[in-house]
Formats: sequence, C-alpha cells, structure tokens
Amino acid sequence: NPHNAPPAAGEQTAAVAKALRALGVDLDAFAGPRETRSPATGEVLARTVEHTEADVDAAVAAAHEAFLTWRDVPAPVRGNLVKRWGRLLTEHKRELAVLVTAEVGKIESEALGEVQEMIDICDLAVGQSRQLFGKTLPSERPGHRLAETWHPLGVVAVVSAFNFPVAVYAWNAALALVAGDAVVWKPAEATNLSAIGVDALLARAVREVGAPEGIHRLVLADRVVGRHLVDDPRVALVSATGSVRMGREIGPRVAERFGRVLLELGGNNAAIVAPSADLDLALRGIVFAAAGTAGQRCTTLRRLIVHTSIADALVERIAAAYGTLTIGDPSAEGTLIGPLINRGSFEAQQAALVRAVAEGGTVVAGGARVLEGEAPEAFYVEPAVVLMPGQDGVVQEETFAPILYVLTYDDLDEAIALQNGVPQGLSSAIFTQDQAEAERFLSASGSDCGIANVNIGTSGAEIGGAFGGEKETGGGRESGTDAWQAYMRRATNTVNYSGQLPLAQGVKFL
Ligand code: UN1
Repeated sequence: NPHNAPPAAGEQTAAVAKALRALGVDLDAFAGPRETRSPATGEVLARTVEHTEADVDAAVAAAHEAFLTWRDVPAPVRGNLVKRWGRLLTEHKRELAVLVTAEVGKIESEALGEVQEMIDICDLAVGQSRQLFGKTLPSERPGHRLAETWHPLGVVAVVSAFNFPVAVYAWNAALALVAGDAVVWKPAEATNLSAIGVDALLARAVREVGAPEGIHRLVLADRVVGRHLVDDPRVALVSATGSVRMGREIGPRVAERFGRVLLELGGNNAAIVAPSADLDLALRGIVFAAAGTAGQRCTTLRRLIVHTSIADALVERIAAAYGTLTIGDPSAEGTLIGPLINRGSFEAQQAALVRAVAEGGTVVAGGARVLEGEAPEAFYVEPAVVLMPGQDGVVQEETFAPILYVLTYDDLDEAIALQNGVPQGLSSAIFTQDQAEAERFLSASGSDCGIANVNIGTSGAEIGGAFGGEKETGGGRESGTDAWQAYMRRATNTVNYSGQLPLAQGVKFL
C-alpha cells in the first residue's frame, strides 16, 4: 500500500491546543492525570481530569435540578438552544474535526462528516421541537376525550464510544434537550478532548439563550466510576454505545432499578453480492464500508457473502483496490486509512487473523502492520480480506479492525441465512439488479437487521432514518423520525366533560 508518513512529533499536540483555544476551552481547568494519546503517533496530546464518584453525584444532582426548570420551558423555546448549538457547531466544524482526527485517527473528510452529522441532528431536533405530538383518540364513552401526552423524562446519561466520539452524543443530546431532559455525558476515555470541545460549545449556547446551566454535564471517568452514573436512580434513561460486553453489564444494572436503556452495541454487518450486481458500484460500496474508518465503525462491513459465480473475480478486484488505499497520517492529503485506536485493538486484529487461518481461512490481502519504524507507538494496519470456509468461530465475532471475511453462496435463501446467522443485528446490504431479490432481502423473512440497504454499503447512514439494530446489537434506535419518544415519558389522559360518570366496559358501580 502507498503510505503517508505519520504526523511529526508535536504537530498534533499543537493542533489540538490551537483547536481547543478556538473553541474557548481553558484546558488548565481540566488538568489531571488521564492521558489522551494520539493513535497516529502515540504521543500524549493532553492530560485531563479523572472525575470521581462524588463528581458524578454532583453532576447528576445539578442536571436533575436543572431538569426541574427545563421541563416547563416550552419545547419550541428549548429548540432555540439546540438551534444555537447547531450554529456554533457549524462555525467550529474544522476545529472539532481536528480534535476527532487527533484523538480517533479518522481521516479529515470523515472527521468533518462526523461533525456534519451533529449539525444535521440539531436541525432535525429543532424541527422536532414543534412536533412532540400525542394522539387524540375516540373514547368509548359519550362526552369523554382520550389523549396521549408526551412529557420530559428526566436526566439522560449518554455513554459514548471512541469511534464516533461526538456525533453519537449529539444524536442523543439534541433530541433529549428539545424533549426537555438534562444530559450527563460520559465519553469514552480515549476521547476526552473532543468531548470537552463539544461541551464547551453547548455551554456557550446555554449561556447565550439563558437556559438552566445544569442541563448538561460532562463526566470524564473510567468504567468503574461510570457504573456509579448508570446506577443513579435519578438517571431516567441510560443511552449507551459500545461493545456487547458493555451492554451486558449496563442493561441488567439499569433494569434492576427499572430505569430505561437505549443500547447501541456491536455489529457484524454483511453484504450479499448477487450475480446480477453492478460490480463497479458494489466494489466501491464494499471498499468504503469494509476498509473506511480503519474498520472501526459499528456499521463496518465485516462479512461479504458472494455468489459463487462471481466470487473469484470480485475478490480479486477488492484485493487490488485494497492495495491502492493510502495508509498513514489521517490529516495528510490522500490518506484513506488512518491508525487503529490503540495497541489492544491491534492485538485483537492480529489474534483474529491467526484464528481465521487456524479455522481454515486464507488471507488474500492485507493484514500486516505498517509504518512501525516511523511510529512504534502507533498501530497502522493494511485492511485484510480473508476467504473463509464457513462462519463458525471468529466470523461470529465483531473485531473492531479492517478485516473482511468472504463467504460464498449458491442460492439467495442460503445467503440470507448466512447474513442472519450471527448474534448481532445492526446493518446489512444486498447488491443486486434483480428487484425480486432486493424485495426478498427487505421482507419479513429477509435481513433481520435494524438497517437493510440495497446497492449501497452497510455504513454511512443518514440521521433522518432510525439507527440501531436487533439481537445483541441491543434493540435501541437513535436519530430518525420517532427517536424523540425514547427521551420522553407518555401519559394517557381521559377527560370527562359529560357531567355523568359512565364507567368503561359498561361496569355498574354506586
Ligand atoms: C457508529 O459506528 O457507532 O452509519 C455509528 C454510520 C454512521 C454512524 C456510525 N452514520 O456509519
């Protein structure tokens, strides 16, 4: 693969300091022992505070108190806050993207795209602030009216993952804030700086529109302290994005106290490529979805299920395309593959490849670590393509790295069974020109995922559609047409204007 040398030492640290200053952040106010490292060089970008359980308590208390005022502010007025925040995000798109690139190693256009997702969800939420509607229903009793009303829910805890360090927070926060909730955000430990930047802009918007100061709080904490947040009975909803392991821990804890969860967990996304597929288009869709973001999206394409008749030709073209992808400095012109987030991620990538081979797989492209000499503390890998004889073992698992497993099929039912034959259910796609096949894939007995696409890859969804998945993906939905309901509580109102008291179901009493 062509390479771009990793950034020079200190270059990113300087860029981060400059971006934070432009965002109005005084980093000294966050000074502490937690190191944020650049995945592109391994250097320490900044050291920030580690909040304690007492800090979490204080954050939730402040958020809860602010909620008590915020819930009575008319929703369209709440929308003004999100409108202002969206403007500030637009003005500071570049600086935020610099932080995302430095902390996550995303290439520039993807980092900008992530900030754009925040701006888009703000727009959606502002419009939504005038549409938090309930239905009015006919009552079975004369002179009665039945209605449903949606009310603010309370404090929403947002636990976000490193790979979308800012967009996923915005999906939650923008809707929660118009819904009348307060938000407490615990970002992934690797991405404190972009969280600090985003939170600073929200703080500014809050000041400018005169909203209660406590409606947003940032908690910079590890998993252990994070548990304290999840367990707090004042937290009405925990919206968490991360691994299945994390979901298994959070889900039962919140259920124990009858709190609500919105879980966005692992994906093991597949694309079926049918014999009629437009292979030029499929190739581009596959390469972006499988190798883009260095394979670190929840929606990354991890399994390719190709019709036997075209498998050899397609795999050859994918391998050739992979060889042209430039790996290296995520902010350099032309780079398409940045680094993995850290050493643990690299070790998981290597272990998965070793296992795949032991299970009968053949690595036909990539997989090797590169740029090790230039950046011994950074982990760049070539995206890999691995032919697999079946999908037991390692193919069942989500390895957060660019590894594409290829399986073959002979008839569509078999392909759909393979597509559905994993524990996760986030995203899926079919490449076909055959309309009947496409419809079959989208039908009730087709893909079992929350996202099912035709002639487009598994990743890169727009915020207008609901985002989330089934099975071990956790069942939650963020963004989209009715996600706002997750951040509100629903009341049913029966109003009697008849002057009589007829009982429902014809019951006679007194
Ligand atoms: C994630 O990987 O956690 O659909 C979110 C996509 C992006 C969001 C991914 N819009 O790939």
